[in-house]
Amino acid sequence: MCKAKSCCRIFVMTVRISLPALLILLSACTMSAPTDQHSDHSQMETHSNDESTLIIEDRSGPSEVAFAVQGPRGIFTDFGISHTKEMHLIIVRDDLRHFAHLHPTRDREETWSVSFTPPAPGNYWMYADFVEADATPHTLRWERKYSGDPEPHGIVQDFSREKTLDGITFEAEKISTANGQEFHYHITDVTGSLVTPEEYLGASGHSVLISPSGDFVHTHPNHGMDHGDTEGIVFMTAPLSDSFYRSFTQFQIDGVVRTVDFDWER
Ligand SMILES: [Cu+2]
Repeated sequence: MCKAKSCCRIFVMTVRISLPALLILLSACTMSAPTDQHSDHSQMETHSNDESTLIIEDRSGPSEVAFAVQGPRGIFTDFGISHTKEMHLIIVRDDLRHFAHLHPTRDREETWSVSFTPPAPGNYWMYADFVEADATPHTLRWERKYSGDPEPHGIVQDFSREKTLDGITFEAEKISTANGQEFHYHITDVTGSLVTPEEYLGASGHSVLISPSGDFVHTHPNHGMDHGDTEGIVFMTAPLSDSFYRSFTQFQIDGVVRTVDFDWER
């Protein structure tokens, strides 16, 4: 069991690589995990997919998420631009009920920060999603616990294939191919006319798939703004490793970013 409080506090890793190890640690640590939402400047080793070692140093306060990226030779600063931003921060509660996609800004101390108050208490996964200047991608995950009663909790699967937000209807379907999965979206307005999303962060849509174990896949439409054909807007992924995912897909329509979620079995 975990004796050191900091053991459970920060998990930083490249998600696809060492998830089993993380889960073992997590299950060992959950019961004695601290429930305060303030983190020390603690840090933990991570294992990266490209031989480099980057870790998150959590500098968060009560109403913001703040962090620095530490490299082997000190604070890492060599960020590149990915989808118009140097840093994307995806936050999801570990039962996949709450999702946010934020863009922290960096100060002179190289602290990335963005205000964030969780919509409900619970355990949240934070994914810092960025590229190096040479385009090497990283997804570093850590967790934050927000104390209080998490109220309804747990994953409730919903396999409906049509959802309506503010009069806009999103239909989604998955097609398995030899190379992986395709997710096709059709968007229509109240009159039934096709809606073409505006460009948002350099793409016509952004889709993040997250599994109950925290596996993370970020994908974008494969053919730009093309929405007029029968295929709809298509997001492709390599074969998914877990048996269940919830996708959180974002489109900008009429100047407003809409997030629609769908559940999928592999
Ligand atoms: Cu994206």
